[in-house]
Amino acid sequence: MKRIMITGALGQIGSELTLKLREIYGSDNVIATDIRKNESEAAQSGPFETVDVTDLNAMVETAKKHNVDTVMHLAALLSATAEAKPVFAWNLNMGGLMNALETARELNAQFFTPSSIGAFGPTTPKDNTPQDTIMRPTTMYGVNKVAGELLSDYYFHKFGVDTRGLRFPGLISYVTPPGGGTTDYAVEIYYEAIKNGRYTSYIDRGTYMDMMYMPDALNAIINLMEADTAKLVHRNSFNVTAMSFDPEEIAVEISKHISGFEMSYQVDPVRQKIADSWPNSIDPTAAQNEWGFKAEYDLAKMTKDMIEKLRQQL
Ligand code: VAH
Repeated sequence: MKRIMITGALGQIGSELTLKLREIYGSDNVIATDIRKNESEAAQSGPFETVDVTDLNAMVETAKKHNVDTVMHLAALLSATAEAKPVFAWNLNMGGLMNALETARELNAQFFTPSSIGAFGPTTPKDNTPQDTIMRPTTMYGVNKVAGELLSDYYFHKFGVDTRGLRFPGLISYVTPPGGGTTDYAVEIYYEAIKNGRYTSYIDRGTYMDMMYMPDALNAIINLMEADTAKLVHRNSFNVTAMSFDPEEIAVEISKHISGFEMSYQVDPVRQKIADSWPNSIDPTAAQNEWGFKAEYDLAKMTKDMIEKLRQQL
């Protein structure tokens, strides 16, 4: 039976991944950790430990205490926050990752950490971006993600740690809103549409980015981690995506459910610059071929579900 430690368990991915893994592997086998506890279901529904990922000893001791065989490292700053505090972002994102990899090495544990479409840069082919291509990101977040992919591959080749990763697109969810990302407009728009019937986008019309609904992201993590290691040609990290849209297209889809919805624009130059450096769409063929990646939600299906769930919640 898997015994999984998750860092950043109370963040956008972690708060839902923790619950999903507890359903599958049993609550007591999923140890949620984060820098501080809160009242969320992820923190309350099973083992929780307060862990600062920049403290190697704390991470190793917690992993040993719970006898984990899998480390899922999610604690990190997202793109916009990292761009505002680049030195802090390097220390947290890279220091935390190194500590998580060292913990996995010491416990001979399987390892997962997310990369991102943010690992690509302005010289990367923008449409149907290949799995193996030029990666010269111009953001601190992107530098962290490319370095993180290389470091995770190094731990596989040098120490035999079973490291695996996914280059996630923008993730959309109704449980825990993301903090400090560039793609967050695609989450905020749903909340604002329901609460106020309008949204002012900080990303300009015509800016296409890959996106994915959280249920598909969670299934991708679980399916990758369960995949037969002999079939993996790549490891860190696989392109995965479900859809690519611009703010106009998501606004049109929302208008089908909320009549009179009004979209306006007040572009944030910092986040627009980040978004412009990323691909318009990436190619998930390697993930499909090597471990059967498949997304269930497109923009229409996601929008219907998001609005239904948020109407109940708000
Ligand atoms: C961000 N949501 O915007 C994250 C993600 C692809 C974007 O990495 O920073």
